[in-house]
Amino acid sequence: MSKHCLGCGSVLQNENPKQKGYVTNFDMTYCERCFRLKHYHEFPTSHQDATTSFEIHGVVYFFIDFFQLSTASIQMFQQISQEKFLVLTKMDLLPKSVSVKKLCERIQKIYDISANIFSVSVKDEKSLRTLLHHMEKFSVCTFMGMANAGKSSILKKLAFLKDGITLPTLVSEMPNTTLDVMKWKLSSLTIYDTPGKTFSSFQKTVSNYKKKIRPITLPMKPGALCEVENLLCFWEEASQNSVTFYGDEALSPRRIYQNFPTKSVELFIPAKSDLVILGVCFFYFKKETKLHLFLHDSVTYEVRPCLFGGNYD
Ligand SMILES: Nc1nc2c(ncn2[C@@H]2O[C@H](COP(=O)(O)OP(=O)(O)O)[C@@H](O)[C@H]2O)c(=O)[nH]1
Ligand SMILES: [Mg+2]
Repeated sequence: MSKHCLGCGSVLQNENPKQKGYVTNFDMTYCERCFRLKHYHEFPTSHQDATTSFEIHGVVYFFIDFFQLSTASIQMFQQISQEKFLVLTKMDLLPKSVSVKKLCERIQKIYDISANIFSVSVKDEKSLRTLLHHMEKFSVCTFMGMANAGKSSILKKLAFLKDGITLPTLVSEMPNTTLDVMKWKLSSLTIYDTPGKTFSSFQKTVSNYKKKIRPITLPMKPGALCEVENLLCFWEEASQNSVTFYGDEALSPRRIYQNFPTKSVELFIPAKSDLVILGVCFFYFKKETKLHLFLHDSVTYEVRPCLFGGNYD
């Protein structure tokens, strides 16, 4: 029977160092990539593809953090035919002014979701106990969702809360730490942890949110571009509205004065809407705005009713 890496779930092999699961010796419990990640916090230089199709066991808990919320990620959730629940993660990062209850109601409305939504944070034991209590009604479940949403971190916490054990599975800020399905047996509960899906824009900027999100409001000026390096820039047709940025501090947008890029798309943003850069950040527009948007390669966006600007009115 093949042996799997305890960090990422790949089948161990000793033939190709560039392929996932490589070990020099089959006594190893972690493949070379996971061993380096675990002990030296060393990120692999070459990308390894995660398994994308796998069997679903029992009910599904689908994990998304609020920067990954988009029509695209919700569609992935909606397409699951098994009984399913949505889990919103990293709630500790929400700005203080945002009410979690209202946010969940808002998400249900914007994305037309009828399934139960759980909101959790690895830092909030109460939220994890609520989730665990719900899971205990089923004997088997599969954790699915977006890469980096915190599936493996939450699984580790749940195993500790339930059985007092520390699972060896790895978590990291790198997307696709988990490369294959991993089966974990806790008392009276079997959980399948799976590799997550990613947006291409997310892979360009692996940001590791540790602190609460602090909204940054940027007044626009005539002739100025609002730029997030490596991702996008935009400018307003009338240049009088301000925009509010929600995202990692490291990505903070800048106002710059330079020639407008020629290859831009024209966008009409209705009042109280978000311009979402999938998987990375979003901009809140209070007033309706005509915008010119320039995106770097493989960055994708969508416009939606605002998630938490505007006090939900
Ligand atoms: N702030 C915060 N970070 C989290 C939380 N859960 C996970 N993370 C971080 O998110 C990153 C991805 O976690 P991981 O469990 O590997 O995600 P997975 O790809 O869904 O399995 C890691 O850097 C974790 O430390 C959370 O509740 N709050
Ligand atoms: Mg994982």
